[in-house]
Amino acid sequence: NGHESFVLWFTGLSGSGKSTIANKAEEELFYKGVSTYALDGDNIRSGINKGLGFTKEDRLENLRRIAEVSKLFVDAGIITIAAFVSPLISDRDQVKHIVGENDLIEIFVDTSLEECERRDVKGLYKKARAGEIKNFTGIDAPYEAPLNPEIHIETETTKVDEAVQHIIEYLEKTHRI
Ligand code: GGZ
Repeated sequence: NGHESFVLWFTGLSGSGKSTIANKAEEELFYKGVSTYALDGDNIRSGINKGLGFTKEDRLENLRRIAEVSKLFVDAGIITIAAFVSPLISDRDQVKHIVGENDLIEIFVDTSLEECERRDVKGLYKKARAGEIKNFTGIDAPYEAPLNPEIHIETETTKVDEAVQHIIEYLEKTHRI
């Protein structure tokens, strides 16, 4: 459609709602006739990144490869949607460096640890608290919130559909789509 492609990069805690918002945003873009591809833990950690865990080093390598794959999709003209915890500012800086700062829109899905732990959809926080999962983000591994995200979604005061509308309007307003 004549527009440059780019990556929508969602960062936030496990259970923050990244995938839910990312999936809905992808659906909206589909209805607008935009070609997209979504990368997430399900298609990445079980395939290209099988064998990588959650140490600081493994996360950095996980995110490096995801950034390289995202870049290939962007080169192919596809709007790429990536939803990963990506906990460290330095991790996300590496991603921006690989993809190219201008081709990446950072979206902070801001849900407090308390709320993520209260929801505990997959029961992972409970396991992390019990010491059954090590290096769990927010429990015994850090999460560094973006200082200046391009889009900031506070999920405790924003409905999913409103968040998605906000993203779509931002993309239209900035002539990305
Ligand atoms: C964080 C973990 C961990 C640990 C397993 N820390 O809610 P989920 O289940 O579906 O999302 C989390 C996902 C995080 O993988 P990412 O590739 O996004 O992480 S990173 O960007 O930091 O590389 C969670 C699950 O994997 N999970 N163990 N220790 N999340």
